[in-house]
Amino acid sequence: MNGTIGLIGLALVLATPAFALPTETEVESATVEIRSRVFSPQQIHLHHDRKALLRFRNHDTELHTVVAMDLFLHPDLNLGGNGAPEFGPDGLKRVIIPAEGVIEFEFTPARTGTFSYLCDMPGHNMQAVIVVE
Ligand SMILES: [Cu+2]
Repeated sequence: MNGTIGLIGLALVLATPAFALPTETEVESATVEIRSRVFSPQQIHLHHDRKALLRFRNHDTELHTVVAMDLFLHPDLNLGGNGAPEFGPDGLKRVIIPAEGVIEFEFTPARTGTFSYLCDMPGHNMQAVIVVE
């Protein structure tokens, strides 16, 4: 009798899925394409408390920047790609994306809301938003 219960117990343990460790598939990724001084799409949707990989790909033959104070305030922000980050007294100010370059922001959105960002190169009138749901 005890042996049977033991076997059932063992079967239950074996049937329980292993711990769900964070994997790449749980990272939400989105790419903003930059062409002819336009961020596309104009709106990116991310989720609160879900790790995000946000990529900006510059298809133009000129520099662009991403200026996004709210985006840069995340304590777990990691920068990737071949951009040039610039720092001011308040921390990361902007990231310059070279022609044909790519930059990546990996972070976990800490709060919901609509956060706008822009390119501050002279004469560029480029702006778009990130909506965190
Ligand atoms: Cu620009």
